[in-house]
Amino acid sequence: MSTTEHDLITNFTELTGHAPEGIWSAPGRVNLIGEHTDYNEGFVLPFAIDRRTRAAVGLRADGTIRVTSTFDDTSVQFELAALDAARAAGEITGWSAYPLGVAWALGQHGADLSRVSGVDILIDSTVPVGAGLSSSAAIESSVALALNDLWSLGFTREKLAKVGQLAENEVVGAPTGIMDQSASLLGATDSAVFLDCRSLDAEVVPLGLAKAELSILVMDTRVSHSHATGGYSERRAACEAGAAAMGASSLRDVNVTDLDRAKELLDDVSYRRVRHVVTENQRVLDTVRALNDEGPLAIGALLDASHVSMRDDFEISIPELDLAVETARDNGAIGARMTGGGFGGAAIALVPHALVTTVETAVHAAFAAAGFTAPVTFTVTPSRGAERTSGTATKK
Ligand code: GAF
Repeated sequence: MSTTEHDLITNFTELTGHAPEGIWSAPGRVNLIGEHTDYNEGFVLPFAIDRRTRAAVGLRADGTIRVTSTFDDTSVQFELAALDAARAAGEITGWSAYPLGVAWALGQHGADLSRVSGVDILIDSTVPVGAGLSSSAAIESSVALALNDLWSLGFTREKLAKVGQLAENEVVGAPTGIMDQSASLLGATDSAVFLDCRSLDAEVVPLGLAKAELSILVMDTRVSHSHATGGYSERRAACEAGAAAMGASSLRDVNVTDLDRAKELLDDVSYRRVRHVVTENQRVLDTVRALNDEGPLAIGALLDASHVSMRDDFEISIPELDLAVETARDNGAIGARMTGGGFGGAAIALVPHALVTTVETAVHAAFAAAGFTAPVTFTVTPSRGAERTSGTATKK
């Protein structure tokens, strides 16, 4: 459930007896293209969306961190100085692992958790959970920005993205890459973030959707997924094994021109995993070039090819995602693909404004006819990254 900023401040004040120092807000993300390339040191092109997590944060007189959310009645608290031991003992679980993990990870990056002030954190979110829109990165980025400000750490946004990733890898237990936190922290209005996941160089790429009268439609299959279990880590391991077999430190160093050699060296499944990553990196580069030279109407075929690659080579799609993509294409979308880690979650379609309702209606009808759970469809707008929305100005 989402609340207004005023309600969030009121809730926080009722909970703690004092007003928060401020509210920090961070978006979820849609990945336009570049899937499972981030942990292979490749290229990604996500954008921040207009669904956000807000964290109301206040300082405490002691050294305790207490986290509460509007979607869960319970509060969880630890001594900041004891977070490392709690993590090692596996005591940090559930959704609180995201904000508590961020505090722990700030400590790993140099914050002295035995000296900083304790904090109360109340979290509210409009990013759907389990839909592949990175509700997790939205929590991590809002809390990271808040603690960076309140503890006067002076960390850059790039460093805060690494903090969020470390929290997710080591406290939540999901072996994810750097893409989602980067999108949430570096996103800009009407733009995508072109990130080189090896150098971490980021460039804001204007999308020009409004001028081209295009919308991005999210089709949430409502098949929930988790990156802490199963398929995601298997795919990551397959990529690492494929790179090693090719004599490369990562698949970033394998090019499209190396694929014939890959076919000779690898078994069929490993070859297809490698081919997805190698061709997806190229598709990201081609998409950036097409956006810059021709605009968003030119990227449809790249989105479609990306979906086919994830469906057939990387095998991370599911029938619901395939149906959403095919139905959107059949009803006027310029291009469509699943987005995020896969095995559930959402697909996106690039749709002329005038056809959004037609595509939505067709997708709902197709899901009903197939006997699938009704999807949730909505458009998203590429939006600004994390920011302080209440309290004094954000320190840079
Ligand atoms: C998830 C992960 F969190 C990202 O790091 C990325 O690997 C993505 O899946 C797949 O592209 O969102």
